[in-house]
Amino acid sequence: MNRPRVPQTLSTTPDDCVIQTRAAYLAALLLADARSAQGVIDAALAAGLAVDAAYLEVLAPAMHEVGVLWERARITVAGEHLATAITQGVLARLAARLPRRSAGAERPVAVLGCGPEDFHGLGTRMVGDFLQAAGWRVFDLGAATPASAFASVAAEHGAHVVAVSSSRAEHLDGVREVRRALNGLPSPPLLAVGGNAYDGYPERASAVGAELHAADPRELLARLDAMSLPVLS
Ligand code: B12
Repeated sequence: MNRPRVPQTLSTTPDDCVIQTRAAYLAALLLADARSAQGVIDAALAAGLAVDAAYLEVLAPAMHEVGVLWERARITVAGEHLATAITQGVLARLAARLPRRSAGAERPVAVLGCGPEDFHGLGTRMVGDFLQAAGWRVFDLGAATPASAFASVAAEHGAHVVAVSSSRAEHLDGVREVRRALNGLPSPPLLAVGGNAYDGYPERASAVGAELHAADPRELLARLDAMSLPVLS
């Protein structure tokens, strides 16, 4: 089987670099070749690809493409699981390379997770990596988190924001449960939401009672910055 072609230098435009890198990364995922996948990302970073672009313009869209291929029965469930595991490994190394912002005296606190019954954990992990690099203290509860767990961890650590990821519309009732659980706290944190379930339906965010919706972690950080929370100023 052919090994995926890895870009050796930044091609004529940054867009070309992203497109080539995404194609090579997807090819490595489909071959279940973890070493090549890591090699594609390392080569692209060495050629000048920004780390946040590696997250949002290479890894996330490549995983979305994996979903399309699975939906069309072009790859098996096993292929999808392998692609997820490889991407988790790549993320573990990439997180430390995200540009760091210096934290203030009091670091803002975020509690993250997928809503109840939602098993898709990569999105929240990306959100957590970006927030952590921006100086936040992050408590990532991961996949399928019960509403009561969001509330208890938020109370324990004095969370400023609770961020809930939903990949499917079927999981939005679970986010309403999270909202209700947070409303029961003496100082309810902001509820931020995102994930596939809101793509093309941003109004779903206010319908579940969220104060904030963002398409990706970069946009979430920009929105949080714009809100000038007391702890961030
Ligand atoms: C891998 C995968 C799985 C794995 C997840 C393993 C894991 N450990 O995460 C497993 C095998 C468990 C799985 C199961 C299922 N899956 Co699935 N899965 C995927 C796949 C291929 C990739 C998910 C992923 O990692 N994406 C990469 C991340 C980075 O992208 P993301 O989640 O969109 O996150 C980005 C943004 O949305 C945003 N974001 C995400 N969360 C948040 C939160 C906040 C606060 C903010 C601001 C932003 C934000 O930032 C991220 C970076 O840009 C997707 C395809 C897709 N389109 O994503 C399907 C997909 C989500 N799955 C799908 C389906 C149907 C299922 C199942 C129902 C299949 C089945 N019949 O069993 C089950 C449901 C299980 C459950 N109860 O949740 C469908 C959903 C379709 C729909 N609209 O309903 C998809 C879209 C595949 C498809 N094209 O059909 N899946």
